[in-house]
Amino acid sequence: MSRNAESTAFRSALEVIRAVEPRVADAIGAELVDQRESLKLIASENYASPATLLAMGNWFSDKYAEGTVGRRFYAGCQNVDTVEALAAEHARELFGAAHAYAQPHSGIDANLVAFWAILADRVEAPALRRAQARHVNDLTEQDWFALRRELGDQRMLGMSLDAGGHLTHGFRPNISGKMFDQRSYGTDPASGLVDYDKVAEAAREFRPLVLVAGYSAYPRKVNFRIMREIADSVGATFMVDMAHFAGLVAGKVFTGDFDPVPHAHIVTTTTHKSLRGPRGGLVLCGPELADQVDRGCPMVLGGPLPHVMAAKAVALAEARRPDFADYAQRIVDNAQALAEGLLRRGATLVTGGTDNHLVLIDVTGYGLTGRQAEQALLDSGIVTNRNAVPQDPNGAWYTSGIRIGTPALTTRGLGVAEMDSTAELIHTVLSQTTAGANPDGTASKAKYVLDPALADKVGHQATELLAGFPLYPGVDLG
Ligand code: DSN
Repeated sequence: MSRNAESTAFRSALEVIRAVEPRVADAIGAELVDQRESLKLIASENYASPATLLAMGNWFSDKYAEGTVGRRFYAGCQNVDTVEALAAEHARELFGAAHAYAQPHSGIDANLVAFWAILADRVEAPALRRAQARHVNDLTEQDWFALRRELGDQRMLGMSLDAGGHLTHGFRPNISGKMFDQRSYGTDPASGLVDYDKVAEAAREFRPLVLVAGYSAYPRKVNFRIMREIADSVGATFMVDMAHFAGLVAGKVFTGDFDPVPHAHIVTTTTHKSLRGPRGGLVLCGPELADQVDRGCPMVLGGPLPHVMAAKAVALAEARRPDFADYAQRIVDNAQALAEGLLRRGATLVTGGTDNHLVLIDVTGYGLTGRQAEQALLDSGIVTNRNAVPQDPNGAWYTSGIRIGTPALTTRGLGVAEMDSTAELIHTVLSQTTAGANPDGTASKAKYVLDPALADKVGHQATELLAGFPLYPGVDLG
């Protein structure tokens, strides 16, 4: 692809937008500058290709297409059928799945599709059948009560939030916590690792309908063969949410027992994290759940986003190329180099390291909360997010951890040498930041003290580090 073509495409798009609302064009341009200049270590973010981005900016956005390929509630969906079928075909081929559903708008939506499919498959309940005929947003409190009564408090066992699990795996602030009676499995307090014997024990006691594996802040691999055996031993449906590590599965870094697709009854993912596609979701399953999964829209999803499905098809085609496997391996190499660099400088890491794309620093060793550390790093041009650590004493808001991930910097081309420099920058900021005090002299969990000159210096070093790895090198906005 010629660099000229990419520059021309984005420049022309901005010119067209600028003619209507120049502030939007300016914000889009400013976002590119910000992303180019900051050291992006948010484990769930990446940089999609120009082809993926451009596939989203067009008239597919204008089309309603409720239903599925070849069975729509609207006329004129032949081109939407083409891109949805392509996205599903690429997903099936890439992951070796029997069935793929490309419509979910996000990871939460993908999980909701999976939960309803499992309930519909496993539970006989008239209120559920009635609810399936309507959109979830239209259900009243009474509908929910009837459903809860009929479903008989169906149970879900998932990883606890502070061990790295996800909100959508049955926790209260998410609808999954209302649909299911939830119990969590944590990690071993000494090693920080999943203790499969404990998971099996919890499953035997709790007898869940659904056993969920998957995480957003656990820096290790999960053995899905063992988890499936646990699910089978109690008759549970085994679901894996691979949103964070889908790129590592696609790139065949996670294979055998660590590839969820051959082991789980149903797998969900987002498409924009390590998979490097557009923002969106995907569900994979075997033939037995396919029909229920395909009812995702209008059962729980609003109208599909054909422009995003077009972009999913492009990104999934990219992930099927041989160079994606190399990218996936470099994500893990970089995360391990970052972990080693931090450990060598004295940082404490949850589980002592990583074997995936993310590292979780316990910043209490620096005398900071996650919130203080996150802000101090941001002042220094390093973008991360605070995250709870197991048994976090500072709760989910302030937290005691900083989660960092390598998918984005790896896309930019940074390698293990640059990860060591990155570890040095992070350690410099965290070791030079001190906790601040409230006006009454008590310790603050949010305030911090960091010499602005140091933050500035680190910011410049970060920019210098990035200078050799231009982001979207083919895009010159002039
Ligand atoms: N919000 C995503 C993350 O940052 O991990 C997960 O949904």
